Amino acid sequence: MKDKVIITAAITGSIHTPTMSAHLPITPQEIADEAVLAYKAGAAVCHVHARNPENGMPSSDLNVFKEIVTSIKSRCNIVICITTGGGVGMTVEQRTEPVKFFKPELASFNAGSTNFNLFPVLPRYKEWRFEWEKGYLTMSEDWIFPNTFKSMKGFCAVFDETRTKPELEIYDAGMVNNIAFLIQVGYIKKPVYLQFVMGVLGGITPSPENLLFLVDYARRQIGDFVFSVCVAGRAQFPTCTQSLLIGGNCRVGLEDNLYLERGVMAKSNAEQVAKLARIAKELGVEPATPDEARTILGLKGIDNVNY
Ligand code: KMH
Ligand code: ZN
Repeated sequence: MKDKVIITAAITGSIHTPTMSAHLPITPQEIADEAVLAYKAGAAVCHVHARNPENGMPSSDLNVFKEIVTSIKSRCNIVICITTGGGVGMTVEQRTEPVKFFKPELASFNAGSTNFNLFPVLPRYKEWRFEWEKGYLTMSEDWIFPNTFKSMKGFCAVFDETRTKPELEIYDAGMVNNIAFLIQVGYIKKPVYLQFVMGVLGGITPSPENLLFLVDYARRQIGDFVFSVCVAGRAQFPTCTQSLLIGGNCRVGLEDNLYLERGVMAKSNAEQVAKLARIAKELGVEPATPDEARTILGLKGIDNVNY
C-alpha cells in the first residue's frame, strides 16, 4: 500500500442520461460546482465531460468546455482531466479538439476500440426527460468505440504537442498490449499512468481476480507504472477499496456510478469522494492534494494550460 491515494472524481460523463438521476450535473455551472465540491471532499483530479446545457446531451462544444474549466480553475487548483472519449457517435476530431485547444495537464486516452454498450439499461425506464436519451442508448447496441492505431497515433501527436499527460484507459487486457506497443514504437513515453476501466459491457468485468490479473499483466508488459481503477456500476467502491490495498489510485463519480450504496442514490460527486476518502483514511491512506498528484503523475503544472 502507498500512503497517498489520488482520488479522481468523474463528474458527469456520457454514459448516464438526465432521466437516470436528478443529481447528474448538466450545465457548465453545475459541472464546475460539482468539481469544486469534489475537491473540497478530497479529490485531487476531476475528469470532465461537457453536456448541452439545454438538454444534457454529451457535447464537444468548446464554449461549454471553456465555461466549465475556467470556472473550476478560478475556484480551486484541482487537476482537470479532459475527456477524449467524448460520447456515443462523436468523431475522433470532435473528441480531440478540447485537448488541442485547452492544453490540459491530463486527458483521457482510450487505449483501443471496444463495443461500448449502454442499451441494457433501456427497459428500466418507461419515460424520458429528454427526447434524445432513448435513441442515444439504443444506438449504442451498434456502436464500436473507435480507437484504431491510426487514431491513437493522432491522439499521441496531440498529447505530445500540448504536453498533456495521457490517462490511459484500459477496458480489457488486449489494450495493455496496445500500450506496450505504443511505448515500444516511441509514441507514448514512460512513466505511464493507467486507468483500468472495469464493468463496461464490451470490456472486462470487475472482480478481485480480474484487477490483480490486469495489474500483473501490465507489469509484465510495461514494467513500472502508476495506476488507478474506475468501475461502471455497483462494484465501484469494493474495487476502489481493492485498489487502495494493492497500491493503486481510485476514480469515483457520477459518470460511472449513480449510487452511494445499494439502493441509495448519490446526491453529488462529493458524497462519493468523501466516502472513498473515509475508507482510505481507515486504511491509513491519505487523499493526495492536487499538487501531490501533479508530482506523482509528473504533470506539466497548472500554469501551462490554455484556460
Ligand atoms: N466512463 C468510462 C467508462 C473517457 O472519458 O475517455 C469511460 C471514459 C472514457 O471515461
Ligand atoms: Zn469519461
